[in-house]
Amino acid sequence: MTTTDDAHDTAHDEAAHDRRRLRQWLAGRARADGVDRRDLLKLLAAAGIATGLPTALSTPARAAAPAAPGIVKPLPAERFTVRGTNAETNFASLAGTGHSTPVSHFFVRNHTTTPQLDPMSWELQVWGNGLAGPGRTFTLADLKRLPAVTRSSFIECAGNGRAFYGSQQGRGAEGTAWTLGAIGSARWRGARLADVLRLAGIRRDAVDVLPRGLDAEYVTANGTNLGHVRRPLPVAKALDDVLLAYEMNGEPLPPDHGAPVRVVVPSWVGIASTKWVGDIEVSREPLFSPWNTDFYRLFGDAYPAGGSAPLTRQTVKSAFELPWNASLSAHTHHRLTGRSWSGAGAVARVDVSTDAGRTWHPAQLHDTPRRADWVRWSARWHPTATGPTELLARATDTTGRTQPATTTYNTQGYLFDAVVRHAVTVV
Ligand SMILES: Nc1nc2c(c(=O)[nH]1)N[C@H]1C(S)=C(S)[C@@H](COP(=O)(O)O)O[C@H]1N2
Ligand SMILES: [Mo]
Repeated sequence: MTTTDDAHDTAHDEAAHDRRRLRQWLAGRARADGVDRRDLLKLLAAAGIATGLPTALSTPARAAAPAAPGIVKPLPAERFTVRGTNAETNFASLAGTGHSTPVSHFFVRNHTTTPQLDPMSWELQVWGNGLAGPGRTFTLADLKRLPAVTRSSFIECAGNGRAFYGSQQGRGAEGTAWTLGAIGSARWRGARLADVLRLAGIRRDAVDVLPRGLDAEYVTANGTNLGHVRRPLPVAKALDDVLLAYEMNGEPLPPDHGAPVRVVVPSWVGIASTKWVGDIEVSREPLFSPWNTDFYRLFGDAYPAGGSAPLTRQTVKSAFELPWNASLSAHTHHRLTGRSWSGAGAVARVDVSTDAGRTWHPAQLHDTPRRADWVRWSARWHPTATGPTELLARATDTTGRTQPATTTYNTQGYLFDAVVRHAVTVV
């Protein structure tokens, strides 16, 4: 099965899927552990579905304060900016590192702390009423016996660029204040999720799969225990191009990135790519978790009360491999470098402005543009006037999507795609 290249059709299918699954919930045929009933009622109202008698749902348990930050790999200050339990890649440190982000530079987004799991005793349980039989358990050796697929793909947090809602558009959003470094691209190697689901006996009427992480349960700042990180994935995507990856850039997956096995969902928001996956529920009823209801939808004035449909594909972005407020000498030839990416299609072109957006020139692309991946690019600049100015880069993908001047606000600051005005000073 392949997905359509037309992102609009796909978005339409996904919205229809969401409405269908909300109706199933209303009929008492969905499970929503850890999701507040009020939130589902808001979603139903937003989808224009009349509410009948609500189904009983579990109330989130109260638990202890969040765990302390716990990232295993070194986080030198020239490569990373630590933000709570997370580490953002400093884009300037990617200059000259090649197409794939080395593990030593790859951003980490942890809800809690990196668990250290034993690959020898690790098992993946595939279970649920969307399977014809009792389900199946896979060891790492079992996965490695399946045909291996290698693909280069980025993983990008839905909140990447969030800081610019405040700094560039004057309206800050709640959440980790990432600049543009909550993305990395790696060569992932692993088994196809589709192969695993078929071996486990997936039924034709299964609608959702729910991979769950083995990291600690996530407790919000106000003390609500949301349980293990888990986000439902429609079966259509699960059977398309999703990997169960056990290697990253030719090495065993490192602890911070999900060892021994993580889900890799190309083109989609990073939350879909479950790290430290321990089990996958396959369901004939739609599934909900806090990560496809309260989080990872767009909320705000421009959106329905229950938020948008759950986020799927990433948007279009570009970043310069330069520090913020970099100093560049006047009357010198500079080679500006950067990267652009899109979740909808391959990057078709990148335009750069070195005069704060008055004139634009095409950048030279240094990678073959591919879906779900980024391209490196460069542009020449010979500044003459000294003083502060802004560098802009704007990517356009093969579906015709391009970066706008501003992004419509959403309260949680997801999917910032506007052209970033990168401040520099010519000296
Ligand atoms: N089990 C688990 N999976 C997870 C997360 C997590 O905290 N726990 N974070 C998610 C989010 S929000 C993102 S953006 C990506 C980040 O992947 P990385 O840390 O390898 O860069 O992992 C996703 N998968
Ligand atoms: Mo994320």
